[in-house]
Amino acid sequence: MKNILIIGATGQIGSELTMKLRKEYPAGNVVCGYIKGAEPKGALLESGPAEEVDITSPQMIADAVEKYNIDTIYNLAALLSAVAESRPQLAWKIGVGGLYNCLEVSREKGCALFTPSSIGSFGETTPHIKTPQDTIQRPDTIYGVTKVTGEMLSDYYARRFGVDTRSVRFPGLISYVAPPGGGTTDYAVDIYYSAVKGEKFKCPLKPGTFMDMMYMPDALRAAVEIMEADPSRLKHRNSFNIASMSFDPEIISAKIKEYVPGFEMEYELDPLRQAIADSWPDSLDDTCAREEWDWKPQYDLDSMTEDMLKNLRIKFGIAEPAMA
Ligand code: AKB
Repeated sequence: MKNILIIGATGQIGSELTMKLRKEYPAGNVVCGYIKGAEPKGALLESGPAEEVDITSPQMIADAVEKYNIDTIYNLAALLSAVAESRPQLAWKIGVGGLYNCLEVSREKGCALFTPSSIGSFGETTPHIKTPQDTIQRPDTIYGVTKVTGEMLSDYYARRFGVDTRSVRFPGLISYVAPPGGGTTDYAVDIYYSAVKGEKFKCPLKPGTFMDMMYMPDALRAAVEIMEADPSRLKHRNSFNIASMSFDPEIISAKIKEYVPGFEMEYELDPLRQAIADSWPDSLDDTCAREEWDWKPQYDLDSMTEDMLKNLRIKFGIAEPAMA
């Protein structure tokens, strides 16, 4: 039976992953690990155990693992790409120092460990179209540097100490539940919020900026499925390319207009986010994930847009606009 600790469980991915895991495993076996100032609330707090676990403290991680007899850790603590550029030292402390703490506890206590990587692990010199699984990884951001370091360190611990480390490279994640904070791909979430609220959207990236994106239910399924995959089939571990859709601001805006005819977008470029996005791939090749653990996305831009708009309207109590 799995006993799971999620570190960073009150963040964008963690808050939804914790609830999903509590549906798939006995809820009492899934521990919501949070930091001071980001305590769980509502269903996240009420549906299972919660414990303060600061990833920069190896003792706190070890104590939680001991207390709940943990065998699997999901390490979701990170600063996203744009915010990491303003706090590079903290990004390293959390992204690499925090991962090192998780790896050491996993080595000592025999835990399996999931740590997401990102499309941000690639850089300017990476082939940008259908980026292969194994290719150049020379990222231009501190976020990317922490992700590549994390991939290599996790593979090292698997090889050297037999720690069961696994990972996927997440694209931009889109969800109506918890907002992201400080990422380069955040615009693809914000645009839906503007559309349902009837506001003109100011897009920080220019037309033609293609990036891989994914709807949160697919991303959560990927995180669970890679940890349940048959290890004898895995030729890779840290980290697998996964993909479901790639679009630029013009394409997502046109798609939203099909559902919200009055929707308007204008461009107000953010030079930092634009530079980061330009250094990232336009689209990833996820053949290895498909072959080694049967990865397959369920959502495309159409089905995601329909579901996002429907759920955001419910969230904000907004009626659907009348079609012309
Ligand atoms: C970001 O934009 O920083 C993240 C990511 C793609 O890893 N959403």
